[in-house]
Amino acid sequence: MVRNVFRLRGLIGVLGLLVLFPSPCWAANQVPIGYLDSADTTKISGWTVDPDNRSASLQVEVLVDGVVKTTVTANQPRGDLVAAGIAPNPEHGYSVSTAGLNLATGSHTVTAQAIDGQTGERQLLTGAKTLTISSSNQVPIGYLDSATPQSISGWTVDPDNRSASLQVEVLVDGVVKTTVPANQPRGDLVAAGIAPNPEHGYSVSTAGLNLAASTYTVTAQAIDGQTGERQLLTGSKTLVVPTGSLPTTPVVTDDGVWTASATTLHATWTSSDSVTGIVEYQYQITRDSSTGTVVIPWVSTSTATSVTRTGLSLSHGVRYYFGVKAKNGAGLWSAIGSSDGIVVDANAPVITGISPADGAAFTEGDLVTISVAASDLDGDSPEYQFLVDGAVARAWSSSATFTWDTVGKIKSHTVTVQVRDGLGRQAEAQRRVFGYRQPPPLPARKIE
Ligand SMILES: [Ca+2]
Ligand SMILES: [Ca+2]
Ligand SMILES: [Ca+2]
Ligand SMILES: [Ca+2]
Repeated sequence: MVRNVFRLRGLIGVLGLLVLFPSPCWAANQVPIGYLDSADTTKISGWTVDPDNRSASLQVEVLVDGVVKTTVTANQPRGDLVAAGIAPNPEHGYSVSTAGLNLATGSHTVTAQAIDGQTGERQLLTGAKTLTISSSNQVPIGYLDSATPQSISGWTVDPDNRSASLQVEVLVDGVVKTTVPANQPRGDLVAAGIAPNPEHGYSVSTAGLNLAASTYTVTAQAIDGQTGERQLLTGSKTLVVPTGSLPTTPVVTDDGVWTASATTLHATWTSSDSVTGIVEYQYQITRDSSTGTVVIPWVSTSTATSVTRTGLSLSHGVRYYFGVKAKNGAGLWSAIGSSDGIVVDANAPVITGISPADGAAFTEGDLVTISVAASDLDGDSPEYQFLVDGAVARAWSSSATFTWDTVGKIKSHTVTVQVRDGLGRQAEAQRRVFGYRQPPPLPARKIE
């Protein structure tokens, strides 16, 4: 009896609370409807609609193995929903790039849940999917899009890591001509769901390949991001470099063998195009060789045929080269012409002493030792050469002394000493010396 009284009081209490605080769920919210249509290694997609507001685009969470991986707006066109009378407008589709989820290899369960437009509650959409990420390496995909006398271009992506920029080798008639990174923007790949980021395009200047006028087959191969193997990209191209239609290869002249400046380089050049004329030149500066490390990348000079490039940081003893290419009125670039190089050498060697002294005399037939002392502020190793009366008597060597055999040398002679520092700078000095005949032997004395 006592127990029944307590039960009755409890029931009255609950009913009283329901009267005082009617639950908002009595407003009869309807949860979103929709589907996870498909999930493969490229994309995950489906649709959702909230029956309380069938024109609104809901938020959708995509889950992999029960964990929310990303949230997207279901606002992509799905005309079929309008046709089926499910929604008045088509903006209810959703799509997620699988690559962007960076899933581990193996099998995964993919689900999607819509966020209710009124209450924010999550509603699982119909259709869980199983998605398998292959554990074996996948080779790069991509294309050689075009090959013209100006440029060769395309794109590549490694399905194992779709955000990475791969290296691409461009081949002409089957021979690798250059290797470039495929890191130029290709927004179309993102739009197509092929990669999460656009840095997958490659482009090579045909001018840089120095192709003679002829017909070539161009191909490209990507280097796999995991294994390094080469994968031929789709689309072999025929490249025609027309005869006589390119500007002549520029003839480039620098300021000689050496320069004392560590900040400025100068060059001039000539090129011509008898058909359409030259509309632009570009130059670059490299060090050590015409194909060495690029110090200044390509710069346009418009139609100027010389450049004085200031503000450089040049190194003593290093040789620098100008490369120049010309563009004609048809937009075609010439091959690259190069200067023969110029070395930075701040100081010429200085001769500090010569023996014998100017005006010295010797006796004809003596062995006369000629020696020279020199220095170079740059610390360059000097070499020496000796001339007598303008003719080389001892060619360049690292020895600073020369032994002159004076047999037959009488009267006045000019001895020239030359010193060079190995980088092209040179100094010389001269001495006049005099040879006297051996006195005749004294006549034998008559003994009387
Ligand atoms: Ca709702
Ligand atoms: Ca791969
Ligand atoms: Ca030169
Ligand atoms: Ca020097």
